[in-house]
Amino acid sequence: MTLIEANFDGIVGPTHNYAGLSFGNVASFAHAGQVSHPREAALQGLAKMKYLADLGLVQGVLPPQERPDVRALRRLGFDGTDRQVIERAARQAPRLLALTSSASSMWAANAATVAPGADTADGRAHFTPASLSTTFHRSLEPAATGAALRRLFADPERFAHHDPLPGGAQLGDEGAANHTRLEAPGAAHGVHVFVYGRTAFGADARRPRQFPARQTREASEAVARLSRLSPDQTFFVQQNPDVIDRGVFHNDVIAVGHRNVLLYHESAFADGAAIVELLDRALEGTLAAVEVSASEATVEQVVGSYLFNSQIVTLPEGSVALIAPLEAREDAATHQVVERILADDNPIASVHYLDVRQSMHNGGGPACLRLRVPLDEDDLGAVHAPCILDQDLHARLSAWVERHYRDELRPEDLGDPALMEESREALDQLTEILKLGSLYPFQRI
Ligand code: SUG
Repeated sequence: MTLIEANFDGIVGPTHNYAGLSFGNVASFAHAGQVSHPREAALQGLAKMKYLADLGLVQGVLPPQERPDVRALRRLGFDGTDRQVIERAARQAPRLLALTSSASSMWAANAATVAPGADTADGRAHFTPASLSTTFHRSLEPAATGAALRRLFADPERFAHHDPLPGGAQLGDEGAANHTRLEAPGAAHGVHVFVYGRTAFGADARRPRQFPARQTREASEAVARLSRLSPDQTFFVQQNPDVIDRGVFHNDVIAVGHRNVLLYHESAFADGAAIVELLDRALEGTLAAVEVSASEATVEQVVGSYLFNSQIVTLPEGSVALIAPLEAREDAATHQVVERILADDNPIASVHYLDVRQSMHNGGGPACLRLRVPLDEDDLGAVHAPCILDQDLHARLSAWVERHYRDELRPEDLGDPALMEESREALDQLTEILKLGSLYPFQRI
């Protein structure tokens, strides 16, 4: 039985800004300090969701997190009223204010790892929120992510929720950005590929030298265990450490899989050819491996164009489409690669280029913005329905963004306590639109 691959995209939050917070993420550093456009960013995200819903795919939304994170600032020693906390942090430690103001939960591919009930020992879909412990700003996300996922996927008979992995960077887990579920046509179970950047407690023959490897093998193994996946369906694959040093901070910057299709750059994995062979065997010889060579497009080119951060989707009539960022059309080499892929004999039959530039400038392409949740019909019936996007919800969310979001944010605007108040007002309204009840800490005071 083939599952429905629903996409849940993170709504871009009202504090979307460019603070240069992610060492090793080329776009984040390149746009540090620039003026951001939160309203445009959120509308771009919603337009992408509507585009996929209009294609006939199941599209959901995930609420943004409360930012600035005043509670985190209090834990860092800033006190007084909430307004004073913001003002004091802005004066004494603007970097900490930027870290606690990031709208980074929009990148839902880092929200969690999901394993569908078809593949797990207890027949339930398992959710493990990513610990995101490598970067401070993202380490603030897992608790709220877990709470939102529990709200959306509430039925305990169908959905199992785990806590994020404990510990620091040694058990660093970045969620679905480093996990791919493949499936042979007609197969009853999927195959799970976990890609890690380094081993925490063992010795890797090779490791990145410049940039952090955020995902450890030990973390991937723990997530697979928690998800109750059987070892014979589960593969742990080392990412090529050299590409991490060239800006590939997650596997989804250099490879993307969907059902039996695996689109990847020849430099993606430490041991590329062997991995592809192994996965083909696991898929009983049905793997459609679409390799892009370095002579067609260099690692730098694909990091710039984000070709591999495309979504691969199966349309209702059965054909396979690539949902790519505009940048993949603008870069001549990447565009040629896409044309070549479409012309070649492989399942990918069409391409749709979408504009998510505001997110791209922080290193987040189409695939970063979504968490895939494979569901059967009954699971889908159990999902919190007000978070499933249709024309009406798209219109309501767009009007909500128009009403509450600022057109521009400059780095110094993060110190404006009115931004905190506006954001809370926006999120309060959002929980009504999405019928989520009191989801946010400020709503529970
Ligand atoms: O974790 N950028 C995010 C981008 C995440 C993209 N996700 C996937 N590849 N799945 C990150 O590096 C930058 C924020 C800033 O610099 O303001 C940031 O957090």
